[in-house]
Amino acid sequence: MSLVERVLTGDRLSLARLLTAIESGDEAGENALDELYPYTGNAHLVGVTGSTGTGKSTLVNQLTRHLRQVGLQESAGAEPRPLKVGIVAVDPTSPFTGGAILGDRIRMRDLAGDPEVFIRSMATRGALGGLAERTRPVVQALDAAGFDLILIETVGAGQSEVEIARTAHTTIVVDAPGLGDEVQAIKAGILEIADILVLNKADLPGAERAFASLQAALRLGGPPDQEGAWSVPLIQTVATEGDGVPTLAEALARHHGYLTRTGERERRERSRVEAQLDQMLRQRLKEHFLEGQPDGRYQQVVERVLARQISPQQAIVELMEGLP
Ligand SMILES: Nc1nc2c(ncn2[C@@H]2O[C@H](COP(=O)(O)OP(=O)(O)OP(=O)(O)O)[C@@H](O)[C@H]2O)c(=O)[nH]1
Ligand SMILES: [Mg+2]
Repeated sequence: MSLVERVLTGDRLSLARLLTAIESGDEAGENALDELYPYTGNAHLVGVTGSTGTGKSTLVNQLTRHLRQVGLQESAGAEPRPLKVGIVAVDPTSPFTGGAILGDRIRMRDLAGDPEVFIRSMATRGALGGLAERTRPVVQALDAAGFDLILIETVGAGQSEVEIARTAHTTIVVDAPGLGDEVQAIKAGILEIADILVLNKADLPGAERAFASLQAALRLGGPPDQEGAWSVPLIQTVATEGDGVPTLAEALARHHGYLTRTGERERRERSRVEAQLDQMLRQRLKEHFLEGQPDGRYQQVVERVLARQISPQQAIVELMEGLP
């Protein structure tokens, strides 16, 4: 059996090997991805994002336990079904790595022993290429390997969160009291990418005030403009205790239903594929173009624009001259 075939049968060791090949960017990994691509598209991709230390990993752990033990009710009247869960932790500090406190490690251990849970940590700090470009193939491999739901945890503010939201079907934004975060979140436009908003650490002082300001901020966004449109729920959790996790799982199931019912999932998939192809095509065309140019010509043109000898428009006309 080939590596790809073994991945498709759910062999964990082969999956781990494949992910290493993919992350190192070698050709075997790329070829495997091409072969796996027809088997992707089934997983529900869920981004979990927010400022550092808000409790994302703890919440991801608890949510995963819930999805394993209770499952998700995927449509009205259906029995909840335990899901196979993949976790991709991007730039993790804890508890996916050594930084974990003891309690977190113990919690992680029972997840780690579960054959239907797969956890992959990715370091991206200092890595080349955008976050979405580097995360996407890893998520695709997990998708092809048959994980029903893939949680993608990212730290950071602004651009990387927006990128992840673009790759995910559902984006959970996690906030916590006491960071002045509710104000920051509003400023950074993070609320706009949230499909589900979580105020974690609801046990801490200041939780009520944070809840009120998040609620006010959501209301500022106004009610959904059409009937049947998604209205972002605000959920309080205490991830360390698992409080609020069933409510979060329920919101996730509802959003999944909403995406499917309204055709929004297809729309998101389509715009994602278009954006990806667009970006790859630009990159390729530019590389191809530059290969056809005499050495240093492009740089010379840049210099002349900098020296105000020609305008950017004139530069393009000049570079394009002689092309079919
Ligand atoms: N009081 C309280 N502490 C919590 C809660 N959830 C998480 N914590 C603690 O907050 C700390 C950070 O939790 P993590 O889950 O590592 O947070 P994170 O957002 O994943 O952190 P980064 O990945 O570093 O951004 C840990 O010490 C957790 O035990 C909560 O609901 N209440
Ligand atoms: Mg974390």
